[in-house]
Amino acid sequence: MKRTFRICIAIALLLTPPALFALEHVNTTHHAGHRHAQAMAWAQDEQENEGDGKIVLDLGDDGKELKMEFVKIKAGTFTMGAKEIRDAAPHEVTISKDYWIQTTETTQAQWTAVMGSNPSTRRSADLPVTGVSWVDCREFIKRLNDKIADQLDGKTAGMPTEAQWEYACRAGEPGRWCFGDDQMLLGEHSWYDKNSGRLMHPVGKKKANAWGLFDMHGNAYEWCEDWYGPYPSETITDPTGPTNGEFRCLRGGSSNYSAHETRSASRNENRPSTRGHNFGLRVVLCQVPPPAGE
Ligand SMILES: [Ca+2]
Repeated sequence: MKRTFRICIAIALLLTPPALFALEHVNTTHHAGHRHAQAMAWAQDEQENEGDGKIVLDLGDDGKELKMEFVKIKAGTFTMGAKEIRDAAPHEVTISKDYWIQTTETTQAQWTAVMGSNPSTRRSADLPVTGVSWVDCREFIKRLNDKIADQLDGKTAGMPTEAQWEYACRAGEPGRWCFGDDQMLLGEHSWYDKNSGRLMHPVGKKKANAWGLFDMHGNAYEWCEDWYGPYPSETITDPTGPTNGEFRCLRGGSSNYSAHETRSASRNENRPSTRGHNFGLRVVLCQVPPPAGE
């Protein structure tokens, strides 16, 4: 059967008029040209996004480059919170101004370049910095602003508000995680208790969310600017949390926390002076000063 089929193909090829080959060649060329045009358009889009969307700061000293990358997050409205999460009643939040958020957790190399020391227990340049309190992060932010003043172009570095953090984490996705509700996919995006060995992992190794952000779910817990408190139920613009409190917010869960804690809406809190072994941060850049909040 197979042999007969091969013979038929051979005869068909022998009898095929050259014109048909020519037509085939034109079609192939056309398709290749189309693919090339698509690739060019994609490259141009990427370039435009690169120019418009990204900021790359250099924290290096003595001629050594140490990049810190940010993507632009455009203003918009989303539903913040989730009904199953403690103190996180869903409510509509408008982010009225564009901002930029670090694509990864702040690394030990970046922290050390600014602070001159590394508080993390397990040390490696590309691991997220951990073992830092909210107060430590405030000091880091202050020194970071000084160190890179000539690169900021009118922007100010800060910790994200919870609203800025969650808006960026969701990247337009209303479900439990940035990829939707299927927990089976969590391991592709996140280091959490089931796949991390309960250790921190180098930043940026899992899949990014739709806006190009890594490790929003899991790996290092991320300090946010706000005092902790239940959300308001009404619609709100640019929320900055309660005006005072006892605890500051942490978001995104961690490599030694459960899947539930890594959800986009999940919240945690701790005293501003607590240096949790899994507590880190991620930096935002805003065109206006971040909230004072202390
Ligand atoms: Ca994280």
